[in-house]
Amino acid sequence: MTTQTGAIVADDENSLKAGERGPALLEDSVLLEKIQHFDHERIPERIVHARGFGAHGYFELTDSLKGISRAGIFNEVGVQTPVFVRFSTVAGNKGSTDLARDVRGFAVKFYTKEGNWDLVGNNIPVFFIQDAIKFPDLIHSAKPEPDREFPQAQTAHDTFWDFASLMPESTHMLMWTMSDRAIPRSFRMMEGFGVHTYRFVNEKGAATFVKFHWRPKLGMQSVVWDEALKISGADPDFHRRDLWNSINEGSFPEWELGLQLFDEDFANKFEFDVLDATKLIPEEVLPLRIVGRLVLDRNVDNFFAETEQAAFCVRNVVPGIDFTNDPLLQGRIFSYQDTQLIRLGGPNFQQIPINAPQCPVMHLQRDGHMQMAVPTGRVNYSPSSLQADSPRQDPQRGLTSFAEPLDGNKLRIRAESFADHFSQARQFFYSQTEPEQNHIISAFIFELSKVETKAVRERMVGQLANVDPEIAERVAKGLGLQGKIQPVPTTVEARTDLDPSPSLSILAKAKETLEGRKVGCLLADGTDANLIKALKTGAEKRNANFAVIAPKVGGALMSNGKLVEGDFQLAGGSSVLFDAVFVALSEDGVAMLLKEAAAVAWVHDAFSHCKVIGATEAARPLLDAAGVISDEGVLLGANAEEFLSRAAEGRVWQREPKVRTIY
Ligand code: HDE
Repeated sequence: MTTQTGAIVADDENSLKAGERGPALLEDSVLLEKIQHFDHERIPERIVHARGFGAHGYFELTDSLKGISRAGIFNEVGVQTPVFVRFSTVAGNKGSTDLARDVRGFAVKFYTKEGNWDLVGNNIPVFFIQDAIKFPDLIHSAKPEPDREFPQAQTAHDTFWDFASLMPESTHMLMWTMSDRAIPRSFRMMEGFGVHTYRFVNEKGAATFVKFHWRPKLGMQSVVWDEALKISGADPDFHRRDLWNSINEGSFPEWELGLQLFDEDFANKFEFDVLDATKLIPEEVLPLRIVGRLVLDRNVDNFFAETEQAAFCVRNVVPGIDFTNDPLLQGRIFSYQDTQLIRLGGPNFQQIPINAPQCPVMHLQRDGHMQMAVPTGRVNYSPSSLQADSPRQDPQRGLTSFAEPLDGNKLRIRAESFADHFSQARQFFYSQTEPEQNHIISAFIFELSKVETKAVRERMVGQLANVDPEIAERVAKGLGLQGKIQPVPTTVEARTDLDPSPSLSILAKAKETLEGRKVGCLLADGTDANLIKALKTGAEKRNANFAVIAPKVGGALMSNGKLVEGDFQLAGGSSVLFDAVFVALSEDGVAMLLKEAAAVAWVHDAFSHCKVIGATEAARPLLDAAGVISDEGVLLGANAEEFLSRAAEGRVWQREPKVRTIY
């Protein structure tokens, strides 16, 4: 062990004192350095997306875009480009829970041979606002209220809904954030989107519009709201632990990159504007072209050095990728670099290893805080003639913007083409399956029930009436709102002729698989050893994770006298942590666990969260005590195969109306 300046440390346990029991001495350089560094360990957290988790991996091109984009990363099929990806929630502090109802960030840094390209996206394809000038207001309203500094990591409070109800343009996004997309089961089971329309530019300078989509190989999956609330207590690190573990176990999360490519003529056919980030182009209208895959195969070595210091900047593009005039995107091009300046302490943060490009970097920018490079020579200006190897511009290979013809008056104005705020909100709702629609209604009811100001509640319901009267009525009913709903006056009414887009639903395209999921098995002394063996082998054959929950973490003695160790002790292994559960108890085991509230709650939660429950016949009294009503997802006396096959089909949504009121 040495000091920062390399002197060997002789004693790291005791400070230097004047006498055995005397005061510490100011000359103790070892103590001073250690405490001082510790005092400065933290940097400001991100103003939004503070809580996040990242991993390394690669992007591999599977379909060349030659002729569409001149970016090298999109030209050479089979080539792998290193990436760093950071997932995040938006509103909460760095130490908040993973399971907040929130948008998830999906930021990808591609270390291409032509420089870094940062595709800083979300898991939802649209956004709350149309113009960057409203972003500080949106975030202020969602963050803890400024006088009281609560609530943390949630939009369920007055200021958010006050703002939202006065911003009709946020309505489409609200449908998404109240949907199950905002409570994903895992980062590995989320879609990702670039949100804005970007441009590809080819060798000839011709442009094509592009929208970016990430498709998870494991399929999408979400949890239910009550489950999310409980996971926040049982394991606030649920998502980061899940990603960390799966990468460590060698099951590498994977996404396909899909593109929606189109030209000006195609864009002009829509009634909405493709520059409006509150709108999307349904895949049924413009299918995705799959061009590559993203694989995350390496956890970070150090969270702070890599994930915390990662600086994603929307303005980091490479030749062949260009911006559009989306007014939200335009503001973002400024914001990211700007916020990094204070967060990372100066203009040289691109030199931090996680941010440094993996290609040659040559420029004439010099000095500044924390300059790590040592530029040589006399020339730090251009044009210059004194140094032959001084960096020179390259009009052929360099960044060139699409030569978009522009002419117009300087105006502070919102284009007419941005005026329809409700049609796609309605289309989104009616593209969902019935259980998903029910969840959206419940989410609005939950959130608005936390709003203390009645007028705000009513105004939001009035805004929903613009989307569809039935949606507003259902929410009003759940809130117990008295009187007639007053729609908020609007200039453009929701279109009712848009075709539903099943690709917007999670359940309509859910995969029937247990891959990457977790099966939890409750056992105790006397459990049938063969059953446990069959469940474990069956789950693992399906690439699922199998976990044992026992009264004691040391384990339980099976019917054959052998010990099976617990992965969790009952109180620490709540059923909310698993996708499907098996209650593998003998008569003795049941007698013991009937006295444990945690065991009753374990089964009750699994049932009310619509999970598939397998159980031994002997376990019946515990199921009864937990209020389990028999249905197709309750497999009493089932063998391992029967249980696992049904579990792979997903949750038992038909059960939902039996466990809570659907408004
Ligand atoms: Fe961001 N956003 N954002 N955002 N955003 C930041 O940059 C901002 C928006 C997104 O893992 C900040 O480094 C403005 C849309 C992600 O490090 C900040 C506007 C989308 C991350 C910022 C938006 C995003 C951020 C805070 C409206 C989806 C986390 C810390 C004009 C396409 C990146 C930072 C990471 C982070 C500004 C809207 C995604 C303040 C001004 C739309 C995933 O610069």
